[in-house]
Amino acid sequence: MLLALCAITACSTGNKKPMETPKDKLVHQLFTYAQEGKIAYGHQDDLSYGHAWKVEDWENDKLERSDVKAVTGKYPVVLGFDLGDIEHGSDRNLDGVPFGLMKKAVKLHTGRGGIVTFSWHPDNPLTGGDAWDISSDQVVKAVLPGGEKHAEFKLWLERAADFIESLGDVAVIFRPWHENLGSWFWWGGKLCTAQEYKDLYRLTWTYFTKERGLANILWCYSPDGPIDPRDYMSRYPGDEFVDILGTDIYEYPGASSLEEAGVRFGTQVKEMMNSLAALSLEHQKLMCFSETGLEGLGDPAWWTGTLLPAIEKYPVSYVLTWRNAWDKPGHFYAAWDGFEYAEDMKAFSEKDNIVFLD
Ligand code: BMA
Repeated sequence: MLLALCAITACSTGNKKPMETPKDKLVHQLFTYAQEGKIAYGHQDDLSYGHAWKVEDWENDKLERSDVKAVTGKYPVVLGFDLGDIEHGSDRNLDGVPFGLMKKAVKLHTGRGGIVTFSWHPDNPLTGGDAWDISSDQVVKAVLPGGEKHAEFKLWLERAADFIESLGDVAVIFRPWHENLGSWFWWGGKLCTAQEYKDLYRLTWTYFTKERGLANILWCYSPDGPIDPRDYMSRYPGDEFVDILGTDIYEYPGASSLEEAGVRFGTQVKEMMNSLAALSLEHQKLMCFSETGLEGLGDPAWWTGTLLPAIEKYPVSYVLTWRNAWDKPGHFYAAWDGFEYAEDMKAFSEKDNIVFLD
């Protein structure tokens, strides 16, 4: 695994040039975590807001506050942001985070050795609804070349690419069209054919990479689980378009006990990580756990008892838990100052194989 992955970091390719580009360096950083048996921790929107607080005046704010830091004393290595609403030229995203704040946070966070990843929940370009509007199965077809929304969609891509370009000489992880096997987004499994999905991903990649020359992006493919791991590659756009194999899997207790839900989640995650480890070797890609969490963290030992054992045996470069919404008290996936089970996240952050930023 490790030797094989060297190929993508240029360390065993015979390429004598030092790693120069920001993208090379980011690949190397992620690869090193996996090689050393370590997993970097990430949190969505960590510097923008947290449980019951948000940055109000981002231009004058130092962006030092973080729920994760308040609990663990350290920042997450990976900082996630969402580009939703950038397609309309809006100055803030779908969750109210100013794009100006993101830009400032990217500089600050990468400057101290952190990593930034972007997801994107763009509105439905055909119906005018949001990303979750699945009323039509013609949307992907409509944005592809020849489709009635293609020209408008190109403008949406242009706006997203403009933003990433404006970040300057910094490499970021981009994972558009995520959770594509489930059917809750307009690009989901039942909403387009496999070919249409692949074409959508490739169109996005080609526009950013070839038309715009944006070379500092690590492209992450992140289908949702749980799925039969054999389905993972059914909509894979191809090795040329992907750098990281990711997956989004959450724990949903539903009507079952937390113990049962934790065991089920652990089994699903291990199964998927096992299969991603094999695929990453076969396709020479990095792997990550692109989104996860237990909403509300009702399990007192979720971090050390459920999450950690599910991932620690695999070369997962990072794991990202979802956002702590400032305005929805139960919608949080990381502990916060004063949260009754915060101690377990702190214990997780102190494990030798888990990396946070000091
Ligand atoms: C979802 C929820 C929503 C949010 C969206 C995009 O999982 O957290 O509240 O708007 O992600 O960040």
